[in-house]
Amino acid sequence: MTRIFSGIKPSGHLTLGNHLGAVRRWVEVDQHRADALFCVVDLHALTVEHDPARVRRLSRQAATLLLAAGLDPERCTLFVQSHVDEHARLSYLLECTATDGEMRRMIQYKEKAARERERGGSVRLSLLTYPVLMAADILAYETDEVPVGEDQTQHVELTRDLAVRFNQRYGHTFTVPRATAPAVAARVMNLQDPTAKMGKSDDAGPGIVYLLDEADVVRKKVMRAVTDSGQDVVYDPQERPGLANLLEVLAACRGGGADPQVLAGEYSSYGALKSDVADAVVEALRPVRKRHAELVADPAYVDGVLRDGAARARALARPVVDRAYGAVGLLPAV
Ligand code: AQP
Repeated sequence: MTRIFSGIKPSGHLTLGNHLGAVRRWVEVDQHRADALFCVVDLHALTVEHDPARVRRLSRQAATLLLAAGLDPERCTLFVQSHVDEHARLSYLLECTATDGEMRRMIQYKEKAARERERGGSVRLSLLTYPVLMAADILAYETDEVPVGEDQTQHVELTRDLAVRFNQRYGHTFTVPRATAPAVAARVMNLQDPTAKMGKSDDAGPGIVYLLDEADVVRKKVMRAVTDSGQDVVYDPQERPGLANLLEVLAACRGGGADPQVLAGEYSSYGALKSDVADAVVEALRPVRKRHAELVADPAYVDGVLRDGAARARALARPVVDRAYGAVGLLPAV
């Protein structure tokens, strides 16, 4: 059976972008068609300035929201990265496989390091080595497929390179994974700046819809979304990115292959479109918010899911990582 690994970083509250771009597919497709592992990658949240209590809270919230969105522990494995030591163990071996040049070429590193420096902060070494830890996340589970957004494809390419290099040098150890992109990739843009991704680690603001936003907050954010000065509703991502984003969100919320181009033809004013987008988003998030509230009231259930998930993940990863330790020449513990 195909093995899938996907992660979500507790660097902020989950957004509509996470939901439409990733989580919904995990729930509706991936957990049914494959042996899927979903991981709250908390170690990755430490690569930039962070508040320990907030990371802890967000990790719990992310796991709870993934369950609320419909991940079913009977069908998939949900766990927290730091609960499984094999990620960090394997990461070191892969640091011994990668080169510093490879790391410095990563586009995301360049962008994030520049951002940290602009803020007057220093750049943590872990920001540079982040893609190696991500490679360890993936390779520890003999993963076949990694569903990712386009911003992560370079990191999956690096993972493949490291797996191939390791296998050539030390004998076959790792499955070489491939990145997969959803057929209709929903890339949700910031409602106030439609040229930027709606990212959860961005400063909170009216351009980001969070999964736990109240209905009236969602409505306000959507109604205030930046569009442009045109009058007609057309789908043109290049010239009218704000409008295109709203049409894409509407299509993604409606599901069933709804086409933003066709939807554009149904509207003659921005106001009517925004109102329908707001309703569609509120409806899409309603069941998630409701289930989240139920799960928060049942912390023992969430604990149990994470405990069982980590136990299964450990059982899968340990033999792979032990094999890698042996392959590079480390003396087995007695
Ligand atoms: N706006 C988005 N539209 C579509 N998909 C998105 N994803 C994130 N934002 C959007 C997808 O959600 C999955 C988990 O994302 P992540 O935790 O790796 O990254 P993030 O939510 O993008 O977090 P940050 O901290 O805001 O991002 P960076 O690290 O870029 O600063 C992924 O499958 C992602 O594609």
